[in-house]
Amino acid sequence: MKLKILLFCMVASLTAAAATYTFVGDVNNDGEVNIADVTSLVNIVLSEDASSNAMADVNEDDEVSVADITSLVNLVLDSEAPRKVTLDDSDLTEAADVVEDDEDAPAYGDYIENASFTSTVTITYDGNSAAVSGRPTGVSITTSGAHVTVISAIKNVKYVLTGSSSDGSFKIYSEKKFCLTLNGLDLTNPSGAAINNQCGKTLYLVLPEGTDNHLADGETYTEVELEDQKAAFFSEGQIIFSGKGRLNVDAVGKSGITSDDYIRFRPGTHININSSANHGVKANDGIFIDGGVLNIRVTANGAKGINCGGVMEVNGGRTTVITTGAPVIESTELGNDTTSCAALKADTLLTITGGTLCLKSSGDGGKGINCNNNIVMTDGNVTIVAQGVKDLAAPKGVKCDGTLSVTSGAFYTYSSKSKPLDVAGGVTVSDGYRAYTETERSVNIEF
Ligand SMILES: [Ca+2]
Ligand SMILES: [Ca+2]
Ligand SMILES: [Ca+2]
Repeated sequence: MKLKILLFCMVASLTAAAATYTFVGDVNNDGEVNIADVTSLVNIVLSEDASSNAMADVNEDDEVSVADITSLVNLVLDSEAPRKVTLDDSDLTEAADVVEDDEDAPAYGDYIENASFTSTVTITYDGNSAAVSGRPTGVSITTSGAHVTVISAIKNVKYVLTGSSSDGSFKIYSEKKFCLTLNGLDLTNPSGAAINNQCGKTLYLVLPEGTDNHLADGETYTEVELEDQKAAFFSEGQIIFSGKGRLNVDAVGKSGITSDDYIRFRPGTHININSSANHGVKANDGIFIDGGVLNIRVTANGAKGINCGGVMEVNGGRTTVITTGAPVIESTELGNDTTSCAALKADTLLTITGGTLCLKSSGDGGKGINCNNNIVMTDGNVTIVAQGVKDLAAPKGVKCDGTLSVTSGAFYTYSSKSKPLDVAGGVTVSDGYRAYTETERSVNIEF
């Protein structure tokens, strides 16, 4: 295969960007950001009618004011405007999920269709209490108010959680894999994780179509010695999300969703995570986004939207991540150690084979992607915006210690104050691209 090797000199070309994208500051919606937009914005601010134009909030502080005019003037004067990245809660039409039916395939066990559940335990939360129905032999269930603890030694159990409590939780110790169905659950634990799975086997988390579910933690966790409890939804074992229902997670004490194993998101799922204390989604051994809608907003300093300690794959769906935090600086004996935010942090290989991935970091030094290994993109649509200032750290679009290869799809990366692409091992783009633009601020590749 002939490869084009990108040289990191500044090569500006006049290839037009695809018209399907909107740019920050394009108030008059003509595909360009220039003085005409300033005029439009001044008129909007003067008329005090901002409701008609979603683009008027240039600085994205949720109000339209003179400050937006200042931001827009700066954008027009001193830099190229980035593409606009916003969380997108709309439904996504996607191809039906293909169930792995080869028993020898590594992912076979991730498909709930290949498992069976012969006992059902239903837990109905209601304020300060929780009612339990179905108590199979081998499963012990205790409640303290609406805090429920399950100890199970048996196979093939499905737990269905429903109802609501603002002072409740579900904690499970299980020797076997199990199914956890959230059937319209609204559960907040003010002193820890709302769901705390201490089982190292597979957790099939099912969101039935038509259900809305909400999980939240509290600012301070009551810790248990020798037990991890790292998120509003924490699991020692792998979590496999399926079902077409919705899950909203609000984390104010720790991360949103964490597994000490891996996490798989299957097509059809719809998950929104807000985290103000730590990461959005974190897994030690891998994250696989096969499909579904995933929106992550992280406001904590130094935190990551998606933080993956193992192999990271994006195979489908629509994932949008926004981080807004500043760097965290710790002084060590060797000097200051700076930890910046990143929309996506991958400790090993990052593979993108499909789907839409939109990543934005707006805080000082915030990265779009921070990858310690290689990035391999074979398809999909990637938009990366690092929009922060460069005071304490450099806000790079992509910071990659390995190589980046793009063989198909569409890839755009932007940095307002630093490098859009900082790839230590070099960038290769296959022949056959139909657009390639590189400026001081952005790199855009389209096949
Ligand atoms: Ca315009
Ligand atoms: Ca504003
Ligand atoms: Ca652990």
